[in-house]
Amino acid sequence: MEQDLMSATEAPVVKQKNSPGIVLPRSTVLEYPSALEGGEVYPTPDEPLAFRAWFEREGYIVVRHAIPSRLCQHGIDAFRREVLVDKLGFFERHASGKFERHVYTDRGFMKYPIMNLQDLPEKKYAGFRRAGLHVLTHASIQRAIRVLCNEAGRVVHTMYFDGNQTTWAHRDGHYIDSGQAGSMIGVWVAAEDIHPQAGRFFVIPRSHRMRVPGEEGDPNAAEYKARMADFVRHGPLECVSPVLKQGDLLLWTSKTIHGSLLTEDEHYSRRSFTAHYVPCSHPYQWNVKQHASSRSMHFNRVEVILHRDDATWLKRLRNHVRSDWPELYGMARALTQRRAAD
Ligand SMILES: O=C(O)CCC(=O)C(=O)O
Repeated sequence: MEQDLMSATEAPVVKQKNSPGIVLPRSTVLEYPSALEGGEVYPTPDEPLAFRAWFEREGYIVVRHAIPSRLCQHGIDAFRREVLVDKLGFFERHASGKFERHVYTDRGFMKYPIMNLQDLPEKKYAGFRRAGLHVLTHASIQRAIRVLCNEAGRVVHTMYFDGNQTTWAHRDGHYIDSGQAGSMIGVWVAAEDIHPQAGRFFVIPRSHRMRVPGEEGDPNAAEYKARMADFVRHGPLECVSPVLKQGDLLLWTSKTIHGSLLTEDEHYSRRSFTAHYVPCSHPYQWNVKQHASSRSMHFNRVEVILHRDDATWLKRLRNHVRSDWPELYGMARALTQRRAAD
């Protein structure tokens, strides 16, 4: 299926009665690469050579029905029960890299995804943290990673999406990667059936082998985002946005450009768990931060890196206040920010 578009404008616009002005990353967004004329035929991890060859050639792959639906549902239910309703709590955000309270969409979804479920306060969000890590370390994911890396992987980063932040086009490797650049693998698990108008995940197949002019700059800068968007919009490659159902899994390399489409209908959430895996024998590295955390835990026999900064008693106190006294933390932070602005 292709999205229906008006063509002549600089940035393509979806023809949609209820959502005028929706800008797509490219005039044509496909459900699967056009090379697959007969429709979708992704090799499965049961055919390891074909699975790996596809992934290495295209830079991504989809595994249908990888995670049991009940596990995904369990994660969503726990999120709604423990996290979504917590209006005072501070959560680390993907877009800003800072701890912030929820921003809700008009339909009451959490707009900005939360990062690193493994670092969430263990007691306060126990059900969600466990359910999320169960999904992200599920045996199907471990198997797919083993087939692709020839060894087990460890989790260096995780996220949970409820609504759509409209993720800018990027390569993960500009932010975090294996010590052997390009060897980190992203995994995206559809926690529910993702509606085509919910702002689906998109990927640019074969982009892991191409340079984008000027991409070397700061990946958090507006210029980087503009260049990446321009490459997606006008570059030589297709934009693919597979329709994912609850429990489907999409994997991509850390050099593959990806992001999310704009939401066309705000009624729909796009709940998903994501993680980034690095082969166990590789070091991992931040490319936007000074220090990589060396602390980790094991979950489901998978090593999961912990990023919560507990290094000094002052930081431990700050973390404790943020988690258990969020109102006080919020006031203290507002005061500090006001002082800094004076
Ligand atoms: O789903 C999205 O909006 C983007 C996810 C993503 O960029 C990632 O997990 O690396």
